[in-house]
Amino acid sequence: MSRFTRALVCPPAASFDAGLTTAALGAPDLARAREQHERYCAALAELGLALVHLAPDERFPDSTFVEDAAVVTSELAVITRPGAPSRLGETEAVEAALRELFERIERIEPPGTLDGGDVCEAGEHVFIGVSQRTNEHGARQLAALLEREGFAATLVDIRAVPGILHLKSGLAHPGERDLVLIDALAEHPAFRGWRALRVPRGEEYAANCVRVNERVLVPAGFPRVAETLERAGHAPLTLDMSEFEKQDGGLSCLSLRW
Ligand code: CIR
Repeated sequence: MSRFTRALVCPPAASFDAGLTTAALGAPDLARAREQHERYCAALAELGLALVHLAPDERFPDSTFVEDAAVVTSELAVITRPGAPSRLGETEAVEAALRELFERIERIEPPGTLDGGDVCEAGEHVFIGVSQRTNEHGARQLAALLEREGFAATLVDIRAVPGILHLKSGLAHPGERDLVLIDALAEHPAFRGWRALRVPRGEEYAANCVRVNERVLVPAGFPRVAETLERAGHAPLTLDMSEFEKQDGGLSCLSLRW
């Protein structure tokens, strides 16, 4: 599997608690969120990634979830058009930073919308969710761009799947032919031919885990997911994500990695 050498991150802004959420877990604690973010960044750095930090921007409470504003491969950055109107402006700072780091930049154009949280790269394959945030136009535009890069793209409609905001709220690629899948996605024909590591009921939040070089980062507090990964031959590294979970944020969405 390819190794990541870089990541883009953005610490939570002072307005973090004003972000979008459907979770009924209470208000996030900003100081704790910042500590958790620092620990997350330290884990990426320990795994060999050089980090680029964006400055927190109070105008955009959800801007710490940088993964939604772009999709990156080793060669290309695609600037998205986030599906939530309050998040559209987040792409400006992400694009400015990525322009310094990528020679090739593309973008999702109207009427397309796309959140990076709907895009799951699995080796040469990429799964693109059509969701409440990503529409078919956006998904098809991204599929065409990535197909030109040599990826095979499959669209997965998750609009009727309850309880997940993005495709990657219920799907992850920890490596090889393995996919971490919540029950509601496990039988989907798009995932035939892959080894499904099923997420035990009650631990769905941890379906959003992310492989970074030799480890798989997993939210703390979901021991059966960590155990499942370990048994399948992966090396989980747990990170406290409680304050981001309160804002519907998964672990993967705190960084863009390439
Ligand atoms: C939102 O609703 O857009 C943010 N509060 C959370 C976005 C999380 N993004 C992700 O998991 N990719």
